[in-house]
Amino acid sequence: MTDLTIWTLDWVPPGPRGFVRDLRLRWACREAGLDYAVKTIPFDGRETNHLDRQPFGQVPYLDDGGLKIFESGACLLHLAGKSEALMPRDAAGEAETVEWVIAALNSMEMATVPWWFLKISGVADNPMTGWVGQRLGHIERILSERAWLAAGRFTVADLLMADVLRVPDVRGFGERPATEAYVARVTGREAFREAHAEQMRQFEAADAQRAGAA
Ligand SMILES: N[C@@H](CCC(=O)N[C@@H](CS)C(=O)NCC(=O)O)C(=O)O
Repeated sequence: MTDLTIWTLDWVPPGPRGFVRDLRLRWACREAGLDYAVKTIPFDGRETNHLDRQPFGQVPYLDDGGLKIFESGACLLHLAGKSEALMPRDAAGEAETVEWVIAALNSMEMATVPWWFLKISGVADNPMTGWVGQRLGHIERILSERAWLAAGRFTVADLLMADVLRVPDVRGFGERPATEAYVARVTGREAFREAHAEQMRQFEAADAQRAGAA
């Protein structure tokens, strides 16, 4: 029995499997040794069937006993409050971790997601490429100088930055060896591999259920 419940979709098509952001929460719980349950909402009707829990109709969101949280970054910071494995307890280490969590979301992902969306939409000469390239260049410089983003050790900030950067298209142009090594190192962690496999198994099992229901 656990108080932590991670909410996600009951099924997604093959494309996003392994990238649905509930994985960030599963991964963090595993890094921290926190037990969790996973519950799902139907993929069909997802735009409106959980607006009471996630005002933009997205996943993931988290229950912790009576506490309800949405936004993967907010959920990760909540989990980090439960375990030093995710965030150091000294003021400087905590501040560095939080700043890099926000940077992963608000300086990196806020550029990479629209860039990626324009790319898969088939827009010729993606107008965001220069901007994203600049951001990736800065991360490459930083990662060539240090192994971890914050506090000289793995933190939830690395979990999040690596999750943003591991989208293959995002690193599909330019040579950034330090970033490649970083993504390989962080996603090589056992907790990531287990969380990833767990998400893949869930959606594969849902394939069988949907086939049976058809
Ligand atoms: N900022 C949100 C983004 C969540 C998000 O994009 N979730 C995707 C799945 S990974 C989703 O629900 N997409 C459906 C949609 O945006 O309508 C977070 O980090 O929690």
